[in-house]
Amino acid sequence: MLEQIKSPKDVRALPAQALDALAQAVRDEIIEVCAHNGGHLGASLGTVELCIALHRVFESPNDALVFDVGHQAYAHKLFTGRRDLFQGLRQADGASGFLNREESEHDHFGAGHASTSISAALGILEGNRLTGHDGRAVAVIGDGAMTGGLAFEALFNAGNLDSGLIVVLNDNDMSIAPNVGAMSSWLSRKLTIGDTYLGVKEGIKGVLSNIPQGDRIKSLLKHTMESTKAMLTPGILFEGLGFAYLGPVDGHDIAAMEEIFHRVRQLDEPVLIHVMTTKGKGYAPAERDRLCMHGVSAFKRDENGDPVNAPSKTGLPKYQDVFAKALISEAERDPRIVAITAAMPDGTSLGKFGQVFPDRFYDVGIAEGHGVTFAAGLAAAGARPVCGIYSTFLQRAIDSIIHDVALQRLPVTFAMDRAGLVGADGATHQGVFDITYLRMIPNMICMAPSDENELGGALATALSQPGPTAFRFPRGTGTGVAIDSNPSPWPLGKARWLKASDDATISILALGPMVAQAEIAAEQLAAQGVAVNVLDMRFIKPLDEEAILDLASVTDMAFITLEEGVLAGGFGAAVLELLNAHQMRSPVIRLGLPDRFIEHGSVAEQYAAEGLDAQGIIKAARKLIPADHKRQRRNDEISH
Ligand SMILES: Cc1ncc(C[n+]2csc(CCOP(=O)(O)OP(=O)(O)O)c2C)c(N)n1
Repeated sequence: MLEQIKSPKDVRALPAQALDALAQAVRDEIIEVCAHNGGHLGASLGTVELCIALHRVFESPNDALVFDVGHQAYAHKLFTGRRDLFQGLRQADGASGFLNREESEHDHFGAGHASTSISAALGILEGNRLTGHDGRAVAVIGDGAMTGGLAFEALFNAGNLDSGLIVVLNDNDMSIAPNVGAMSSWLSRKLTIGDTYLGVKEGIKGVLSNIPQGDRIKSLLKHTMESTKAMLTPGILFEGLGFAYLGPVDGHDIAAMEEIFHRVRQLDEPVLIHVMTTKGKGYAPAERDRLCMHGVSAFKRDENGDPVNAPSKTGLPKYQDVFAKALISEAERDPRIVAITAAMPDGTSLGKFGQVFPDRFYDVGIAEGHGVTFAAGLAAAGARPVCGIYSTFLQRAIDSIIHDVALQRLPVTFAMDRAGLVGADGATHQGVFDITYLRMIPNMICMAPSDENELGGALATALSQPGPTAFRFPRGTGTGVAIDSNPSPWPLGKARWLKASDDATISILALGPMVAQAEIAAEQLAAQGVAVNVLDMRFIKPLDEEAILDLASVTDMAFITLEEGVLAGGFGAAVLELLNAHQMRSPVIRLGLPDRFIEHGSVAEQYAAEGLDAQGIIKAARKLIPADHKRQRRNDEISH
């Protein structure tokens, strides 16, 4: 059936009785592709009927459908001419796991980070008004993404502009993990209070029908009951912000949604439609385990849906688990330590900390900026907060880090998970900017542990400092080294020498997991008769200036800097700045990421493409070998 669907027009042309079969075909395709490639299974299974109804009423691309995060929009991809691309979902040259303006004219707005859809849709609507374009704009936002403050800033603005913005609140009672916060409790009132309301109404009707003048009192009460209802449903919140509220509507009932969408399409005021969906709908393992099946790696398509390559089978620990365990040990020794996550208790493993220390654990929702300023407040009151936030999502909180933490020298620690290249999630999720955005901030100490044992050392160092600290660690598993259960703080701003040779004319200054690549390269270079020094720098800031300047004073010494982050303003740039400040002219080759976004693919492919693997390092080293240089020059002269 999907073969007939080349564009949203084809979805609109289908008779109503064909829509269940379409929904089934879409689900089959999503499950099949996710079982093979991994992906955001649960969220996208939950929105199949919603996407059908939206595309049947709104005319994309004239009307803009803006999906928040974009991880729930696989059906939208299938309806917009991307079925072939979808087979390679999240793989190099396949479809992005999120929406992407470069992928389709139907993706009016790209995303990956949460809570942007209402702002973007409002902007598109206003832009349309200014340019005389008649397209409508619909923001589709989950109850999790609605916990982000940005969503509320946009609601305030939309209500104020009195625009015809349409917001569809896709409420599946889940974020990645169970949703948290007052907003979530507020939305869940609809069922319990709706039931109470109906019960009270029926009871009063029964009593009044037995008394004289009951009808008159009944009509008076009707009015009162309607206002009471408004106060008791979630609608009052949105109505207070200037939105007409419709719902809750069954998000798997295409006809009901189509009817409402047709009605609101005619309106000229802000409307919020509250749609109820089931995350993972239609695949039993995904409905059963909404948490694990939110985002999956390749799995077996059977009644259990077990992963094909479970990390537990490799025996190597995940970095996130090592971090949570180390933090629990530190917290057992220091009662001031508290942990903060922004809606990622499982992704960061900090939920485990919460099980041991429920009173010292905070899940603030998708609210990184708030989480950081909240941590600053905790620190101002004497606590030692540790914010476990993915590198990419901490971007949301830069001003909070500068203004609320660093400027006030507060001892908040940022444990940045998923730092470096993340692979299949692609450009929106690469953790490649944190070195640059933290290195520029005064008072900040910034570290990069090179393996899972070093991670404990970085945490101990961070917690021993009187001011702000940060350390970055990658996605995935460690190397299997023994882990010290009681690590000591590192000497501040000192690198760790891993290979030193009197004959070396090249020093590799490596950071984080790049250290392992440097060691492999150093061994291969040694086999080719080229001696190099290898330093695990540990600190981006303060830099081990003494070690670098000493090396730079050795005749003919050249450097290779290695970082899994953007070169612009990065660690290598810090080395160049240091050498420049001391008028040292050592040759430096900086290996890191170029000035462009890195799209989805496997991490190994991304490493190789950017020259960040051992082969890339060897190639760089060869350029720095004086003998090779001379030979190259001679060859050039002969060929001239
Ligand atoms: C700024 C930011 N923080 C964290 C995340 C990680 N994240 C991705 S989806 C998600 C939950 C979204 O929940 P909801 O909006 O309810 O959508 P659902 O998956 O339930 O459909 C989170 C926390 C993110 N994408 N962006």
